[in-house]
Amino acid sequence: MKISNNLVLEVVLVLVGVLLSIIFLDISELYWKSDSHWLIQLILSFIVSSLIFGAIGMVLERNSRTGGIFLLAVFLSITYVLYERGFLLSIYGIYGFILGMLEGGYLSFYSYFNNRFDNLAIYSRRFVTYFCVLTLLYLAFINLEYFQEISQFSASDTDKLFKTIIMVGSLVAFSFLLRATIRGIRAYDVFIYGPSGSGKSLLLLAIYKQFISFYSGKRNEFILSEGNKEDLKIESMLIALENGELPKSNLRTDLAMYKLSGKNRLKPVGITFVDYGGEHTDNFDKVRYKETIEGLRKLFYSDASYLKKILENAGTTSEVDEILRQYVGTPKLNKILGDTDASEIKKMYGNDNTRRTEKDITKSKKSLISLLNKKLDGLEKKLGDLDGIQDLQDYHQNEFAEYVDKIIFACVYKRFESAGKIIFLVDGDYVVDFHNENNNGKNHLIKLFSNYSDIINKFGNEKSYAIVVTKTDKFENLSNILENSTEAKAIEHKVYDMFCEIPTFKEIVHMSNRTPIYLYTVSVDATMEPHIKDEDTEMQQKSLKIYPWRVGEIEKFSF
Ligand SMILES: Nc1nc2c(ncn2[C@@H]2O[C@H](COP(=O)(O)OP(=O)(O)O)[C@@H](O)[C@H]2O)c(=O)[nH]1
Ligand SMILES: [Mg+2]
Repeated sequence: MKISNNLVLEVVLVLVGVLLSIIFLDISELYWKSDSHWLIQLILSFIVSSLIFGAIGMVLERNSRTGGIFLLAVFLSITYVLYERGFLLSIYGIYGFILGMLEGGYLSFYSYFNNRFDNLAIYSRRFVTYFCVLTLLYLAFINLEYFQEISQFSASDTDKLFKTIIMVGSLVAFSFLLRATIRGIRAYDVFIYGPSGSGKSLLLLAIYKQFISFYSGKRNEFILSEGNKEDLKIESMLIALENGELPKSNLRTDLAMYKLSGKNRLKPVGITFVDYGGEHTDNFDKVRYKETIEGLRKLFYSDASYLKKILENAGTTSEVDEILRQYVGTPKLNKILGDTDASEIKKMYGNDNTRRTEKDITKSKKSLISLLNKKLDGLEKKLGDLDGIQDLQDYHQNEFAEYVDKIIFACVYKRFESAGKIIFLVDGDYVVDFHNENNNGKNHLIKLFSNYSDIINKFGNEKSYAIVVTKTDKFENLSNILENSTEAKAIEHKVYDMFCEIPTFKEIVHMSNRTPIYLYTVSVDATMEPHIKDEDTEMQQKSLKIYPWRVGEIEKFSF
């Protein structure tokens, strides 16, 4: 279910916006003449058609749909009036419209095939502002001309002035409403986050099966573990399950990251799980992240950090020269820079007899520092994908194991930053304990939701979020409830009402005014009785299998 109390509000906003745009059009109709300045005709028709064709793309994504419909309603009516008045039918108007069509159409196409609706939203918001500002300037220009010419206000002039004010007011107001409604998210990257024991491993297997069957999926995994390495691989977990064993829980020092990627029709989709046995870091602070990255740089690229430091601290040119002589062209520097291209400095320092001026030296210093910076900045990129992390581990085994906490923090932070959709898991066991006398479950939930609302706050509202309660079978008997039935939805509402008793959850509910947030209850219990009994019942009950229940909702949310 979508958590949000603003559906009515949204509809009202859109209706008010469309009404305002009609008022605007009604008054402004006179101004859109076919003999307006050609530049204005060209630019305005470009913007209008670009917005219309961009809006078509927005309608295709459910999180952007309201904004798309709103844009279409407003700008199709504007187009109609411009067309009626001949403004669009001039040669420049037509050129502008065709160009805008190509541009908006391309943006829609690109956003759809890359699942990047955030870009589309940013462009559309910008174009709405351009439209508003340009139209205001144009109207101001025409009106100033008019009002300058008259020496005394007659009754009809007062009326005209009044109308102009209403026209400007409604233009600004509906542009503002449009900007507030246009939303888009980067939808291709989904991140599943949940504390240890919340059901990630089994959920991973359930989603993996779907990925293989329906999304031409493939997997990519990174596993760091002393003794568990083999067991944590997806294939091993699948085999274990076939043999009637549950996936092993991660040990405190185990880290497993899984990325499933595939295609939903033509759109690329991907989902990442981070499974970690230790304590979950709960403070995703930007400052802390920067410090962590700084620390990790010193650790992984200690030579590069060192060289940068001594170069920056070298006072005189001869000192710099000395350092450069020691490094450039030596295997030492090659090792530090790796595959970065350093040919330019090598040229200068490759031959010892080359005479170098002060300028040369300063220039070489600058370019070496920028190469080092590039190398050091590369760490963040590496932490952003599994192959990069694997690389780091291969080259720096010891450091990696020692600083695994910091690395996980940085990876998870990066995931939060780059993912377009974030799924928070809530352990169904807390719901079971909710009404316990010692308030155990409730206290856990207060803390968990405080953590989650913090994350939503920090990583912004250009994403969508889902709160997924796992292990639903533990607090509801699901054996007779089909996953898409009204009873199933009723369970979700019940859990929602229960969570509303928790202040920190209420905070999340309030955020859903600006950000799409969903709540789902799922189960993948491997031992749950199958719904439909057939002759093989005995066989089925003997072997553990995954019986996903409402896991499809996670897919619908994600892809
Ligand atoms: N009853 C029930 N148990 C579950 C379900 N999902 C996970 N579990 C159990 O919860 C425990 C932790 O699950 P796991 O997937 O290892 O959690 P992780 O630590 O987040 O990877 C295991 O004992 C699972 O059998 C579920 O849907 N129903
Ligand atoms: Mg696990």
